[in-house]
Parts: sequence; structure tokens; C-alpha cells
Amino acid sequence: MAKPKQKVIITCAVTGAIHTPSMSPHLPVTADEIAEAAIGAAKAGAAVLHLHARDPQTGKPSQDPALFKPFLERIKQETDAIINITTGGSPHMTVEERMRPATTFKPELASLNMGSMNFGLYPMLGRFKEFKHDWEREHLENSRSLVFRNTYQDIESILTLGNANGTRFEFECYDISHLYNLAHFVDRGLVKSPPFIQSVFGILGGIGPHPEDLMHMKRTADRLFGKDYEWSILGAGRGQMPLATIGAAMGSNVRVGLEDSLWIGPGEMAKSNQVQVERIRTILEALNLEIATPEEARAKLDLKG
Ligand code: KMH
Ligand code: ZN
Repeated sequence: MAKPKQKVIITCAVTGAIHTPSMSPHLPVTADEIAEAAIGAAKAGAAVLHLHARDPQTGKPSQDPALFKPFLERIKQETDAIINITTGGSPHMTVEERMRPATTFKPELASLNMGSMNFGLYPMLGRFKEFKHDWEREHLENSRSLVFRNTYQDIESILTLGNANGTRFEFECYDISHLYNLAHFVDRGLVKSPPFIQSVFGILGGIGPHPEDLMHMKRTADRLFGKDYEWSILGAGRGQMPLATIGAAMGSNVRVGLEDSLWIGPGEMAKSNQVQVERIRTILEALNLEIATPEEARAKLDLKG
């Protein structure tokens, strides 16, 4: 009998906390913009929506649950997509601040960043020079001296929160050592199988964006977790589509969205999250891969529903 085809989970990361409003007029900022962007992405085939919130006046990233509530309500009314709330927030925030929305809303999925690292945003000062708000320049400039803090204690606190609420995780692994940290928490019984590993390529401070980097991540994950994990690829910036394509051809799930890249082609800004989901969907279908519905993604990731 023919083996059932593995379906690919598309995650769309709608706004994030890396890019700032002056970098793209298409970056969703208000609750309505975030809701519309997320709904468009879900209609185009994203089974998972990875969500951050922003202050509607300045576009500054915020973990205030009151800013998440209106878009979460609309997304739940209008789609069946899986809600994935960030616990990474922004590298400028404390872990306590970052945990607030996942604590309040107990989502099916939340992100969990698997190690402390430098997070080099300041090279973007060379590309984007005009900023409407003071915080935008500071956000890039201050990345020279900050550490994105994710200690063992921080990770354990977030795991304990998720385990109490039935929230499972998108484990953000920006380097090989983060896979070893994840294996450590699996060994301690704090992570249930199969872990959903979001391997992140091309952030300054993490692993690079080359196919060799992707192969090294995959080989290491295979060795540490056997076949018992769900793999997903996130390529930052111009690596977004090429890395997702290579990964999908090798059996991974994929993540796109304006959190990870503002672009749809060389020098061409993506006008919406939806166009990036449509683009990766076209690529996946050209590879004869099928797209997972939210129900199928829930089954694959063993979510509470
Ligand atoms: N910004 C991405 C590189 C999080 O929200 O926890 C990773 C991310 C982190 O999505
Ligand atoms: Zn995020």
C-alpha cells in the first residue's frame, strides 16, 4: 500500500518584534491590521499563526495582553487556524514581560526560545535610515550591547507554564547548541514528544543561512531526536523562500511572514503576509507536497484543539 503523504504545516509569523513600521508600510501594527493580515494568511493556507502585538500609536512591540485580545478574538471568529503566541516578545523585554500573553490566553501553541544569544539588529541601520519614531533607531542601535536572555531557568518557567495550561511549543532553535538544550529538557521529561522544532537561520548571533547550515541542523536533530520530532524551517530575510524550499523538499514544515522577512523578491517588498503564504504554497505544490489544514496540523503536533 502507498505510504500516506506527509502534509506540510505552513506557519505565518505576522508582525513580530524585529522589523519596525518605518521599514515597510505593509507591516501590520494595529489590532485590526494584525487580524486582517492573519486572516488573509490563514485563507491562503497557513495552519499556524505566530502572533506578537504592537502599540497601535508607535508600532513598538508590546506584550500587554489587552493589545492581543481584540485580534485574537477576530482571528478565532473568522478562522480555524492554530494560535501561536510569542513568549520571545522582543530581545529588549524581561522574561516576565514576555510570558504575560501566553499566561493570559493559554494558547494551543507558544514559541519558546532555546538559548541565550546575541541578536544583531544594528546592521539594519545601514539599510533603513529614516525612522518616524525614536524607539525604532534605539531598538536597532541597542542590539549592539544586549543579550537575548533565555537561561535554563527561563526556559523551565515557560515550559512549566505551558505544561500546566496544555500549551505546546514552537521550539525556536537559532543554533546547534539550542538543539542540545532541547534534548536536555526532553531527557528531564519536561518536553512531550514530538517536539515542534523551528530551526531559525540567518539571524546575526545564530547559525547562518547556507544550505550546509540547514543540513547540519537536520543531521543533529535526527541524531538527538530520531524521527520523533516535527521539523520546520525559518529563513530570515532573503533566505526565507530558498531555505523553506530546500527544507520542504527534505520533509520539513515551513514558516513565512513579515516577522521574518519584509520581502517577496530582490528589492521587492511583500505587500502582505498573504502573498508570502501564497508564494510558498505555490512552491510546495510545485514540489507535489500537500498543505496541512489546521485540523491536520493539530493532529501532527498533538495539540489540545
Ligand atoms: N523573530 C524570530 C527570529 C519569538 O517570537 O519567540 C523568532 C521568533 C521568536 O519568532
Ligand atoms: Zn516571534
